[in-house]
Amino acid sequence: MKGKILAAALSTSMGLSALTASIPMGTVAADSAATGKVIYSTDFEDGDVSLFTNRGGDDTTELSASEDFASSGSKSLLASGRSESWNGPAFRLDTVCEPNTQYYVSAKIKGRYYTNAMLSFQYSGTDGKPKYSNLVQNLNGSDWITVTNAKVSFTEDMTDVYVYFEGGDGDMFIDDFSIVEVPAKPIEEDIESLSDVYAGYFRMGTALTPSDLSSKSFMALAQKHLGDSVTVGNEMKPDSVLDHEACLAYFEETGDDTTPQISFSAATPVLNYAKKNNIPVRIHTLVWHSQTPNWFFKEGYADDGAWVDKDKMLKRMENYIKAYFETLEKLYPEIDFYACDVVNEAWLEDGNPRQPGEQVSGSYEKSAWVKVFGDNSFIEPAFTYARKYAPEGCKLYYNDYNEYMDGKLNKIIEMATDLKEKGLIDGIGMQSHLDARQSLSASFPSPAMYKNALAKYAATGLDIQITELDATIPENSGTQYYDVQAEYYSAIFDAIVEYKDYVSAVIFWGITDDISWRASQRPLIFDADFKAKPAYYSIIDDVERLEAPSTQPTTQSTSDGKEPTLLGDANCDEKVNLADAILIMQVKANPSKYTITQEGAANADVVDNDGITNLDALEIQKYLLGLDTVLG
Ligand code: 9MR
Repeated sequence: MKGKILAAALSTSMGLSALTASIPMGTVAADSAATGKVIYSTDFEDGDVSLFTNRGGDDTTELSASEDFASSGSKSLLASGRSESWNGPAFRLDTVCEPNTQYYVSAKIKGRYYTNAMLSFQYSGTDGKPKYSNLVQNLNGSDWITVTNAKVSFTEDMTDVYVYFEGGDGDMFIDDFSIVEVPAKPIEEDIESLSDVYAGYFRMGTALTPSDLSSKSFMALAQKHLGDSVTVGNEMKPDSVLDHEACLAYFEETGDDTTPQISFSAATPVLNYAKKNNIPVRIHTLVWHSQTPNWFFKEGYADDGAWVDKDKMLKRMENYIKAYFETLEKLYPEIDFYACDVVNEAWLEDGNPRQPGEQVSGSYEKSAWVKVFGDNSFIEPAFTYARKYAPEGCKLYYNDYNEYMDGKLNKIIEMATDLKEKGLIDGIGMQSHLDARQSLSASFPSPAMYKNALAKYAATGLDIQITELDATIPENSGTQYYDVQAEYYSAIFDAIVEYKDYVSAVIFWGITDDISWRASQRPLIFDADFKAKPAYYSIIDDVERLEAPSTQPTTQSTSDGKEPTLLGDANCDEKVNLADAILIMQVKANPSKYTITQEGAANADVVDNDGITNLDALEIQKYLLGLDTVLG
């Protein structure tokens, strides 16, 4: 590497507008070669170290060009006189690099005798506080150690952005340092937009985290296909929003430990993106056992404090929810927060509440809410407060996974029906973390099981949103099961489209397979190269099929004066069961595809004697749950 290249980016980006803050975004790249535009590169042969500063700000560390060691040529950068392990050479990124762009950082590092160094990342957030994370750890040894293509990026919401070397306390040498822009891969422009295809049915959206914003192709894909709704993947959860330091300070100042202090600084990049592009936001999530700090449930917000009692927790809950909505409204009056997961994952598969207890590393099943309340009686107040403080137009949801399994499903319906009667809930979030597996017959849930859940939730009369959709194939199986996955997605979308009158949004939990919580099982509809997988084409095909002229006979949805033979028995099989409720909803949802006989229509008109309506299906559903109905 000879000489120094400072790309045009330097002069253009010097004039960047103020950058603000969020969570650390740097990650280590798996890529083997940097072939993109070189932003900055030096081997220190010209003796210039002026773009490096001493991180940690002690007055003893000195940076200079040294001839003591060199990985190439005869010189390297020396940091000597370091007084703390976190002092070391730092390179400022936001004066030479663009926000929302990925870069590779490469370098050689050596200690005078031995080093145990790290490459780290630092920035100031919107709250003005510095935040840092390690990009590459364990750079240990006595010879030159190479860092190749560590990926780093930042957003417009971050200021004073640096990469820096730290670790140990001896002299540190750096050589062959470079910053190279990660080459962008184009997206397929000529395929149909998913949100266009499903326009008029339901919104199509995705979850995004701040680091997603750094890949231009990823964002182009999000905007083209899933641009009707954004869920912030992690940064609007309690552990991101609750500000421990500010809570403690407020408590010390006022003696009040029932008014939690909050910050949306971690979510800022994604919320600013939604604001800029006018994309409605799903709030995820207010009350959850997971990703919620234990101190939130303890006296004085102390990690080792005693558990608070129910009354104090109710006050904390109310004030938290109040502050949450009021702060969002104040910071983002332009954003349409159209939906909110008020309570997440409170029921187990057998329909029981979670076990009471803390979140401990490696086991996130227990619930501190249950520990404080003794049971799931925290759910209703959560909805009561959310209803009280949520902006008009923000619909309130209960959200869960394995939502198609009987015990949980029935419990959710029972809870939601009760909350609905009290006017506290608007909808049910079906997370839909599904497993296509290696064949349609092995898939879980089966499409029929999933459709059964949709039918049952629809029968509550509440809105349904598919909130976190993905469908896995066997781990590390490459493209082998892409067709199975396509077949599965197709069947799942058939079911969703069938209930389109009850479903207002379909949100994927990510866009490309490599950026997923289940990346090794490739659960999404675009691959790591931004190419549409067979699953994408299968769900586009669904719509064409459904819009094709129907060959089915036209619906007979009136009884034409016929008397009921068995009230509720819509399919005339002499039983009143779920199939009857489903048939009613099918006839209402898609009359060109589903038919009912005159006798069935008479039986199906369970309430109000006004022809078949969804209230009839709801009444049957309630009857099956053992509630008080006209059916007994
Ligand atoms: O996608 C989220 C992942 O980055 C986090 O590590 C994980 C930790 O709980 O949460 C993931 O999102 C979850 C969502 O909030 C609730 N449903 C299950 C999702 C996948 O775990």
